[in-house]
Amino acid sequence: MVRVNRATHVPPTPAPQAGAALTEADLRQRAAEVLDANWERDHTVPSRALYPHQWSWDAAFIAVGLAHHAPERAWWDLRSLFAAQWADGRVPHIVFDPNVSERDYFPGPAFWDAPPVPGRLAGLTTGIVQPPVHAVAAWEVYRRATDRPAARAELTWLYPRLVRQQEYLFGARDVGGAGLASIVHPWESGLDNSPAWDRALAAVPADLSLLRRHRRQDTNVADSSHRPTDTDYARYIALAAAYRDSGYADAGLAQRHLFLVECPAFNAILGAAEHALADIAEVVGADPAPHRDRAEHITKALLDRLLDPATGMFHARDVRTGELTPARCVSGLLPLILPGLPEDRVAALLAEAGSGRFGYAGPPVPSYDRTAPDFDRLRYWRGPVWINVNWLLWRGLRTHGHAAAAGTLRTAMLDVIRRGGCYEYFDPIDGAGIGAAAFSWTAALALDLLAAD
Ligand code: 2M8
Repeated sequence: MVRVNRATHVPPTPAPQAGAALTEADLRQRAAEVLDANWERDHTVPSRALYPHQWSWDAAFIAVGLAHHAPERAWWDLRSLFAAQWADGRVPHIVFDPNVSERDYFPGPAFWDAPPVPGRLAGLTTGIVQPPVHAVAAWEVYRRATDRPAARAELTWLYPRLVRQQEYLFGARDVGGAGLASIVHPWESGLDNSPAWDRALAAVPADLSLLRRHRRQDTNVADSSHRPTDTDYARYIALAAAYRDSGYADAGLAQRHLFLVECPAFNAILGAAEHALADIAEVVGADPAPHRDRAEHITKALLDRLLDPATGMFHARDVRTGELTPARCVSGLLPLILPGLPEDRVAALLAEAGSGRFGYAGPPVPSYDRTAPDFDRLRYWRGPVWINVNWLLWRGLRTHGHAAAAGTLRTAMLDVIRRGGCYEYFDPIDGAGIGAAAFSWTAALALDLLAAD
């Protein structure tokens, strides 16, 4: 069992003062301390105060950083998440810690009332998913491993589970029938209150009385002007309850569920996972070819279904109405991570990423078009800069050989973290840190960026 020895734990490196920036060495130390402090028995929490359980895509980003600091914990994080995988292949978006009180996070296990996962305590997960970044993360951890046989054993355990995760998403979740996965809740995107969902979400009644029956916990811990509005939250609760009350069944979603969206970021990650699985297959003695084929199909489906030639970027599709959202969001740039994207498409995304709408030479790429009338520099995924999506973009730029742009984006990310600390997200105008102050994926990805050439 890996434990953080709290008795001998060094006092944390102070967050930088206004105007001063941490040196790279201090940031490396600070980031490692954040990951140590957020380690809990067999997983890392995103943040002690706001998110006291294990989150799915957080675990993947965290593993990428732990590979540089405590590789055994990187595997542990992935293993404990996949130990909670459902029989149908879905990997839950939260694995609840039974030692945390129901009062400390809403919606907790009692609300989700999920069926028991074999071999685990009943009801300790949610029933929705998050973007499948885990194969990419597992490959990164393996690539960096010094103990190759041990890392190969970890990959061998993970591989069939990663495959089942993919099969669930492009099987049961292909509600649109065109080879892309649909999300059934904004939380599944990880980009919770992105303007990309506004139109589709308008079809969900906002029953504010739900907020009297269920008390939000996030606004007790975080500034409510930074968090999703009560109207959005009421819709989130209604959607989660509807899916729960159907027994988390996916058959018939098209006929009954009020929110079904094909997200470009989610599906680009689904495609990138197939590329990573092809690499993993070669190590564990499986056939890489079906993974490469599937990656190609997903790339083609993204181009056919979610590309708007008028904007040059990708947009979320409301599967119920067939409409593409007009909102330009960072999720629409993320198909850049797909190696099979044609060069003219890459060039268009690069132009958009560098335009006044996004831009990455000052603070990194914001979550939403800076010029949009409803751009909000503070409210969660409606403007602020998030390091995880910028890290994915950085990888995309490198994949397509845009080394100079990738270098500029890396510097921009490290600058805001060195000046602000390992915050959850950052102000897209002045780069100030916002949200949780000791946030795991920012710390983890800072370690990865620092290690890059
Ligand atoms: C945020 O989402 C959770 C719900 O899943 C919340 O707001 O309570 C998002 O930023 C999501 O992407 C992230 O995985 C999670 C934990 O960091 O927090």
